[in-house]
Parts: sequence; C-alpha cells; structure tokens
Amino acid sequence: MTILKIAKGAIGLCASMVLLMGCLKEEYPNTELFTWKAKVDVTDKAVLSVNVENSAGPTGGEGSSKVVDNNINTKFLINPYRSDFYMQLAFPQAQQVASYTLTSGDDAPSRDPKDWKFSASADGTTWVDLDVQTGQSFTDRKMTRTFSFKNTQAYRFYRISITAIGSGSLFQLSEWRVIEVPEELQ
Ligand SMILES: [Ca+2]
Repeated sequence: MTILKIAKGAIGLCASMVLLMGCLKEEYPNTELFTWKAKVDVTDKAVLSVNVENSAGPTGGEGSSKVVDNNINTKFLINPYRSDFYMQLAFPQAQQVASYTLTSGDDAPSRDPKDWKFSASADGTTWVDLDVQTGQSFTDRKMTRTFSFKNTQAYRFYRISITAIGSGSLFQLSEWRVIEVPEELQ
C-alpha cells in the first residue's frame, strides 16, 4: 500500500468518524452517563516516617523505604520489634483514604503483623482510629491483603501502629499501600 492510499484511507476513516462523534475533537463522556471515579493508590504522594528504623537506615537493603517502593520483592525489617512501633504517611495536602494493603515478607511468618490499628490525623497530634485488626495472619509469603472501611474525611496524616507480631523479636513487611476510595465505592 502506498503512502497516498494510506493517507486516503485515513481521511476516509476520519470523514466517517466525524459523522459519529466529530473528528480531531477531544471530548470526555458526560459525567451523567459515565463516572471517572475509581480507587486510586495514593501512597506515592506521601512521605513515610517510622519510629523504629532498620539498623542500616531508611535506604538500607531492608530499610523503611522498602515498605513503600511498590515492589513486593523488597521488605522493611526491624530488629528488635517494639509494641509501640508505627509507620506514618504524611501528605502535603489532606487526602481521603478508605482502604489499605499489607504485603507479607518473603520468609519467617512469625515476623508478620498480627494486631494493628490504622489511624488518621489532621494535625499529627490528635488521632482517630479508622480500622483495628487483631489476630490476623498471612497464609502465604509476599501475600497482599486489603483492608477497607468507611471514611469520607480527608486527613494529612495516616499511621499504622503494629501492636503485635506473630512471635519472636523481628518485624518485617514487604509493602504498605494506602488507597483513595470514592464514597460510592466504599
Ligand atoms: Ca517493597
């Protein structure tokens, strides 16, 4: 096929399309017919901090940065674990979150989180618990579990406090993600 034929074909297609929806005219569907709202992973908008860090630092091989790098093959590990341990995400602007995921580490199920609470704060001082879990387990390695709740408020800070692990003195987690969920999908 020559370039001329291809061009003629494209023009013909365009002429056909213009009858249906207009050619070269970008339009989004009417919001009364469609909704663009969806669940969105907003973790990357936030800055992570922890109150117990890996001995090699946040960017070490198993440092805290590995728990939000969107890679289930890397993990954050602390030794020793403390029952007041928490991880926190600070958003530059208030952000609505109504779901989160936790992905277990690649070995030693005893290091998985067992009890925790997921909290939110507007100012980093006063906290409200949005979700509390006890007696949880991860039946597989690098296993992602999702926890959801109702929340229409936007907060600048979210924190997960790991109040118990399986057993032993080490904690590990491959990934922690937080999800924005439109109210109609909660
Ligand atoms: Ca990771």
